[in-house]
Amino acid sequence: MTTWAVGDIQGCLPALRCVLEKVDFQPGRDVLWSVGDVVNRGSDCLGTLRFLYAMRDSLVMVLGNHDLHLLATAAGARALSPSDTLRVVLDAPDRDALLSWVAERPLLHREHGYTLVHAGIPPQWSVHEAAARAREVEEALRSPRRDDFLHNMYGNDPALWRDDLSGMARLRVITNYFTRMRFCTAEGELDLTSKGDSPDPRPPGAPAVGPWFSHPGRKSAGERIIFGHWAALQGKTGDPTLIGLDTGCVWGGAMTLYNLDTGERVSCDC
Ligand SMILES: [Mn+2]
Repeated sequence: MTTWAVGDIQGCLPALRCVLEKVDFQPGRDVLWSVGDVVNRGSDCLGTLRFLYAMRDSLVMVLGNHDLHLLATAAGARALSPSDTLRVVLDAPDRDALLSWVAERPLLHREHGYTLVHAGIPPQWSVHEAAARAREVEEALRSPRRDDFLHNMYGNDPALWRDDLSGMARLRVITNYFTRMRFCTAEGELDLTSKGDSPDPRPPGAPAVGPWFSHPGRKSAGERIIFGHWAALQGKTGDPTLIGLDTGCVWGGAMTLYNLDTGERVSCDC
């Protein structure tokens, strides 16, 4: 039995099949962890969802921003954008089974000495604190409040966590940390506009931003964290405990698998 983690799939089913065949992945014997963003932008989102759903007993998947976007469009909370490739999922006869399953996926999973998240863990949270915050959003997604959450999920405010936040402001900033974060300040204030490998210029006097994992004093330091979301990193963090797996498959890069036991990486070109 081997546990493998895979980077952002984004509807690229042939590349997913390629890496799983390379390692002779067998559902029932092996387990696959997904960093989320399993759909959108790529060409076979419905096929990918059906493939993952069929092997769901051998799959651990956390939610990414594109997975939440799929749920939001299905709930009528958001319109499809021209670059979305989700229409085929919304029109599928089995959409309700697939979407209900997606909505019950976690935002954070801890097992085997690893923590799995889509984007990252902000510097001011320990892994233990992050797990508790993730549970709050998961409860909203699994409750009758789901549509209300999806209708109010979008937005960049608040940019900084405070313990006394409540309601949607609290759930929104938690969601943004786990599913959209790349750059933030040492205190954890989000910069959600920078998307490359270095941050956009900051206003004079504003605190400096850096990759979420780069700040000295990060409370999750030393924990092994598996994440995706950030194709510009090409899987390179400079720290063996920070395992970045988004190698930009949907942008013509590669699909990457990571062996949790040995640290081996296996990839297929996309
Ligand atoms: Mn993402």
